[in-house]
Amino acid sequence: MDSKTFKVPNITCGHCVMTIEREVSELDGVKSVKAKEADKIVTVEWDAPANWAGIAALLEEIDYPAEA
Ligand SMILES: [Cu+2]
Repeated sequence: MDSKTFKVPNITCGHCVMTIEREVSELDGVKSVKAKEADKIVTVEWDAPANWAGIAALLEEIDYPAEA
């Protein structure tokens, strides 16, 4: 299992949190997604076939890019 914790500056409310958790958890292989509104931090855990490149691409696509 891989995991990553990163900042998503575009998080502004609970709706953003729900959107990110719903969209990212639909990726094949993603085990858990936890987003926190207060500090704009997201933690994702995944196994193959998911990978960080795919997760980062999805976040950009839904307009919540991870801060590099
Ligand atoms: Cu929002």
